[in-house]
Amino acid sequence: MAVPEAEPVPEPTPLHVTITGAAGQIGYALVFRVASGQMLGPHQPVILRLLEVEPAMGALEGVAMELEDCAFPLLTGLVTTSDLDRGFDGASWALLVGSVPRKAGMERKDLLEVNGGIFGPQGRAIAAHAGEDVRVLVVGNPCNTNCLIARSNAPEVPEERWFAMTRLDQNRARAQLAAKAGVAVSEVANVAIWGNHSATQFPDFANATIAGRPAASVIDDHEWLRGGFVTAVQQRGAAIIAARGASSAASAASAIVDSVRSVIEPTAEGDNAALAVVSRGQYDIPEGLQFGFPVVSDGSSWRVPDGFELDDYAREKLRITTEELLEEREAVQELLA
Ligand code: NAX
Repeated sequence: MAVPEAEPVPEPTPLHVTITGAAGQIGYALVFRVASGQMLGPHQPVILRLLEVEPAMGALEGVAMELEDCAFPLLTGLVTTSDLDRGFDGASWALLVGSVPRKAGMERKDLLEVNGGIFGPQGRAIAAHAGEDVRVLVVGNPCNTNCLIARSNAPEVPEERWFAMTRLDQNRARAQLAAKAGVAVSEVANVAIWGNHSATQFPDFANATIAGRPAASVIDDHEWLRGGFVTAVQQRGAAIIAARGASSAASAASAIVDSVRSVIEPTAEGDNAALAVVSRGQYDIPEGLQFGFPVVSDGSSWRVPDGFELDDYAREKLRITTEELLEEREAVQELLA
């Protein structure tokens, strides 16, 4: 009997991924992971579009040469450019990493304004040139407000497609809880990161679980939970700078990969993905802020779940971080379209 011929499996169409600031330290830890398939999966070809400012184009060429030398089978195209329109052309994911770091003597307001000059034009270029399916993850700090600026300059792109990164904070919080409880990090779930990716963020242990039980019933040192734990997560970035002499890069790149996967893959039962998304007024957060929430994805759309319990202590923490984000929004008012 003749064996029926197998249907040919269609090759997936390559997806364009734009990475800004690709010659920077996070970029250097990120591009290889995306090109190897760790972000969009082992069967998804990618075309990388690496966007940098003109003075960094030499260094970016070096990164591009190394990417070529890896001979990644999934990397089917590579574009290096300092031109926004070309950089975002056809992008399904735009990872906005490049930004101007805070320099000595710079007020937060100055920082917001400098970055507004970057993220407004990038938002407009995304709206004009990116793919129909584009989703954007803003990493460059201050990431919540940079995301708000870009989003408001791209009203054609639905608000649900914009994310700012709080995943590194969630990963840090999980690691801290696991170490304190003496369990594997995989046992820790449902830690929420509320608010701004800054020292006012609130890493929420009260709704977290360890091996399926409330974290606060496994860790009986409640003074640490409310004190040392929260500060350790809030100050972890500064601790890494003090130890390494440079800010976190590989862990940030890893959190970018996790963030994207947490949007395109279903969230595990009993867990949440930390992402700063547009507020629709959930948990009394003012509408329109780009706010760190617990998010649950079904792989194609996401929502902020109900049912997170917030006691007076947590409410106060949320009030502080909300206030900071409102102040940031006020400071960049003229940059919002
Ligand atoms: P680097 O200074 O090493 O790299 C930044 C790169 O961005 C540079 O190569 C620079 O030329 C480029 N750049 C600047 N303006 C640009 C523009 N308009 N278009 C394209 N590229 C541009 O910084 P790195 O350590 O890589 O950090 C990048 C950003 O991530 C910083 O803003 C940093 O504060 C932020 N972070 C955010 C985190 C988060 O969790 N949301 C954690 C890690 C990190 O601190």
